[in-house]
Amino acid sequence: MNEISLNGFWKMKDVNGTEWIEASVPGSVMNDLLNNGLIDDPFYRDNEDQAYEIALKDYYFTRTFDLNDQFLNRQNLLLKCVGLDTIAEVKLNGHVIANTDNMHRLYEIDIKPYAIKGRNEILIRFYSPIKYITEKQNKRPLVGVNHAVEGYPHIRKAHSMYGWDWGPKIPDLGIWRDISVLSWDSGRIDNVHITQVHTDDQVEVNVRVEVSQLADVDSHLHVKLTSPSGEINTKKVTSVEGNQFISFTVSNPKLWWPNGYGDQALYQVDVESLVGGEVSDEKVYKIGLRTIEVKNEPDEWGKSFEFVVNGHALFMMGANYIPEDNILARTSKERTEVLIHDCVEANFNMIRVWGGGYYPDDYFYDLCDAYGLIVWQDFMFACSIYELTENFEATVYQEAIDNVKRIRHHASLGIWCGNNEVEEAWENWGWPKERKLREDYIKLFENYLPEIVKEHDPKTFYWSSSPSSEGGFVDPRNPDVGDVHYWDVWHGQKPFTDYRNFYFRFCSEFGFQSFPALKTIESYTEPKDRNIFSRIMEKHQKNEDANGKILYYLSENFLYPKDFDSLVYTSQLLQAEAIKYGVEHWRRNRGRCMGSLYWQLNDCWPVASWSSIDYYGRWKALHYFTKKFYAPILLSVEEEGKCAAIHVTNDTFKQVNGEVKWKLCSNNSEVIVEGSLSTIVDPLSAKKCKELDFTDILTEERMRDTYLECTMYLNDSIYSSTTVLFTKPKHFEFLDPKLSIDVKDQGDSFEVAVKANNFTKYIELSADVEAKFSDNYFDLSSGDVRQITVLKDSLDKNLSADQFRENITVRSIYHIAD
Ligand code: BMA
Repeated sequence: MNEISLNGFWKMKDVNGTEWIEASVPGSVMNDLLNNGLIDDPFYRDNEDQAYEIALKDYYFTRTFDLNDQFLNRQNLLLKCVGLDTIAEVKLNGHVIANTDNMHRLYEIDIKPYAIKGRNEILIRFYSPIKYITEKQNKRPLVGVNHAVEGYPHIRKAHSMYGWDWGPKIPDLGIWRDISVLSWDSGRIDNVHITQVHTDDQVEVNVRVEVSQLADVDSHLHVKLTSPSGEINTKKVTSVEGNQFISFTVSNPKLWWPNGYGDQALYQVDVESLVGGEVSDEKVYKIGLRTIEVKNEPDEWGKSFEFVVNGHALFMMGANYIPEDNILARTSKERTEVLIHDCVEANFNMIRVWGGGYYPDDYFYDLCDAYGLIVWQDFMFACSIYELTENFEATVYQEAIDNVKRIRHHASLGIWCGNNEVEEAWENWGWPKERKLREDYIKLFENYLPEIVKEHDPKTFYWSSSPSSEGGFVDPRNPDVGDVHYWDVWHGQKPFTDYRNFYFRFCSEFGFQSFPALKTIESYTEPKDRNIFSRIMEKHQKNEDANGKILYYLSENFLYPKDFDSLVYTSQLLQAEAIKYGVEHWRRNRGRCMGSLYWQLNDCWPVASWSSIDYYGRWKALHYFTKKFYAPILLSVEEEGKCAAIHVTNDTFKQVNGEVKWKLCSNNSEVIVEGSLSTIVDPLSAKKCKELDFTDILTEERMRDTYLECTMYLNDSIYSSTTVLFTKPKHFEFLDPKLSIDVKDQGDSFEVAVKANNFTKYIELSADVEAKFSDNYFDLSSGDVRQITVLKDSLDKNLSADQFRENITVRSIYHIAD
């Protein structure tokens, strides 16, 4: 197999333009215009509008490449396009060789009849993705979300590129993934399917390999299994044609575990096809030996929805992942690795690839394998009605097969889900219930896709929609059956306390918005824009009424912030508290509820949204909170009126044997009453350890200046601590905490000691330089000191401890109002 990459230098122009500009592939029109200095950053102020205009035109991409006899004389010659976005006509040397209509598909085009010796010219015309859907929509209107350009359900292109309630309308276009030319005579590996059979202390790894066109040639197949410690087992097959089955028995297997439960041991499978003694094709797969099942069975509450990994029912903790950049060319493995690492730091064990974007690159799944995040994989359908025309049906069918085959071997793949909120939309969004389209829904999501999964990846669970109960349009919102998207807090403007009214089996979406970090806001605004109701701030807020909602929730909980910066900070506290409220409740009810995936992990541009990490990778308060509320062992306090219950949730395989000390204090941290308790919590269980009743102490007045602090000790050292108020923070009488900080140079890091002289909440450290604090938004009682680490790797090497000290600003809840 020989391959010539066509990535790299191309030329691009608007079809009606005269001048070709330099283009880089993989890439896009918007990316090339930006790189050539022809447009301004579409993420700045209201430049998004200019990007929309650009997507109204058609574009050519072209380049030449040379082919020699050796390449041309082989029996097979293909143009391999891993991703064309989206409506394109591909020409080679003036001949039309393909028309494409699906960015999610892999296109392999036979170019044998048209390729020539020497210089060849490839020319791809990309048609305006806006015009395409507008024409289709005029003929046959299809309903979708109103934040996106109308008609987007007609095209197989990441929906959110047309706009979403967190995304700009920048429907970019171009060659977005690798492109190359392949040539070979015979012995191409067409298909490799690796499956596992687990029995006690043993795993059988079955490798099914399909090799094409090997009749009458001297052919061999070598399959090698390498263990994580480097032991190699090779099997050889001679005279290969069609399907070959190669099996390995692994005794004492090293199992793959999700983050928090063990190592992410990976085995390697190398498949080599040899023709006449020469390697003709090879493929390499990293696999993990594990079982992942979804238990969806009737029980005392309804019907379970729980992930069982290597025989253990685990509580899934994570968030929903959206495309990392609206300009896809700006994504990279390095960027994704930082994000996945941030997930692991916040104790995630699951990530949901939401159905309104695109199927991520291979490296995304490699990273999830390596870091131990189970992937909930939606097929790319979301919040819309689709029509199965002949073309649409054929293209989505192929898209599903391409992606199932590409992703199925990954250790991290936990579930295939037909779509995001399509069944929910049909039932609850008041859309017209046209019979033919309802039948198309059932065909696509309840017949075709499960059939494809059954055929190509039978070991992975298929779920028809998220949220769903039984499928077939039967009550997709049922809180006791299947998974749930719960939006009454936020969209329904219910108070955070409403989360406690539900014991969902698996909450795969719930969320709360906040503004991104001030530095991020500064990146897209001028000083005059920095008012949340300014035109530019509203341009970067895609959920109508949301800034008002933030203010509403703020009025319920916090004092009126004194300035823009304090408002941004307070919006993040609200978001963090809201999500914490839900997650802690569901983790206390572990067993009945078995998963929480908040909406949303990341952003695709700088914007006010539900994300816990903003576009520039800056952690919002929520992400720091997540690290704590997703801790493997969770201490949580359920306050109710004048009472409080102390709970410990143990999501580890070991018994917890701990001590919890609690003290009820005045706002100056003087202890009113205190106590301690020893607790034993079984593995994978949750326990209410103590109920405290302060009715005698907490008069109306004392509720406003009294708080409870609980600290959990494991092996005699502090594991975690938490504080609760008995009134809304806005009515609590906080004293001036007189916060002080001290910085020590520790070689590779700075140690920042933060001291409070009076009890305060949500202590935030920020720095002018880009510094990552090991903890942030924490509470301290009077006299307490918290040590925070800042690794120096991202800081200026010459920065002294004193200079860094000068760089840091510290504030807390006390400082938000004058
Ligand atoms: C969910 C998602 C998204 C949306 C989010 C916030 O339902 O599936 O479609 O962005 O809500 O409204």
